[in-house]
Amino acid sequence: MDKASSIFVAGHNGLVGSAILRKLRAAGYSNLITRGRAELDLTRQVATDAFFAEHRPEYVFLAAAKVGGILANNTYRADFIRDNLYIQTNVVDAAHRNGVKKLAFLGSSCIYPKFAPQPMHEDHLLTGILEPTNEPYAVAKIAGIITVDSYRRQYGLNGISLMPTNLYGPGDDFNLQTSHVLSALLRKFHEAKASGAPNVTVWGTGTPRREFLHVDDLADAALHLMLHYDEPGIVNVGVGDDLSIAELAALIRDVVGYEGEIVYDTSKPDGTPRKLLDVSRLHATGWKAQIGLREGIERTYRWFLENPSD
Ligand code: GFB
Repeated sequence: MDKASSIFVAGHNGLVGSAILRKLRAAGYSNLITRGRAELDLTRQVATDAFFAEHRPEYVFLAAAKVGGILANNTYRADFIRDNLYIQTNVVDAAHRNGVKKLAFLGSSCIYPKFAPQPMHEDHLLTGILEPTNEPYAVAKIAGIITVDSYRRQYGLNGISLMPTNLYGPGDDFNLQTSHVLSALLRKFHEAKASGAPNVTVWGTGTPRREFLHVDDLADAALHLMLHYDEPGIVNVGVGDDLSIAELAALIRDVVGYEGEIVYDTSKPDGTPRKLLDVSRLHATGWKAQIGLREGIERTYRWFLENPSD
């Protein structure tokens, strides 16, 4: 891939796609192709194929997906499996039939079994039952991995599959019904501070452990792997370190400067008890995350303050 290569960033309005676009621009790639959902609906096979036939991108970052936090995943189960299966199947097939040189598929650490040994190594894929709250999404992403590998084996498509841990950063979803935990808590603590509320409600027990990667680090890793990684199977993209939701809540409370209490709503699900990635395969490629969690949260909080959503 060189600076003049044509590169399609699928999903460029989302958290991941927008970060990849920023990264590519900053690195001097000038021939970037994007389409909003209103212009190109990637769940439609005919439209997707026509787009690829017309524009013939050389490289594809497949960051288009239906995503959300634990509640959205558990509520819109049919939408999560359907949209993700459609999007990834259409894009991978169109990439193959229209001569794409390399495609990077973005998945998620929720593809691993609910009780996978920690940290979770790439070899733990398909070794146990999945976490029920996100099973439809996880099954779709696992199908995406197998799709990419199958096109590689049968047709020689140069596709790689990256499995990021929980992501956060500028461009995140701050809607409390659909967001992931980090952006939700930033918003909750911010609003509680502004209104003088005596406490903030955190879902679940506070004991699940999660690993968080700033999306600018993920974008940096995605470019690095596009340039330097060519293996079948999957590669984890994380920091190799985690903390409990209670510890995360305390950290966000501190960053926001809120002085009230934290209460736990245990009627809400905890989800997977722990999701820590083994990042030895990633580190062996010569890449390591750079943005520390506190610094990343501070940067995200500043972005949230400058970009009020609703
Ligand atoms: O980030 P999150 O929604 O997704 O929740 P998962 C992580 C943990 O934070 C869960 C707790 O134990 C939640 O119960 N939590 C506490 C909260 N307060 C809140 C809150 O206000 N909002 C949210 N959203 N959570 C998702 C999967 O799982 O992770 C997806 O559903 C995807 O498939 C994504 O893989 C990365 O980490 O549990």
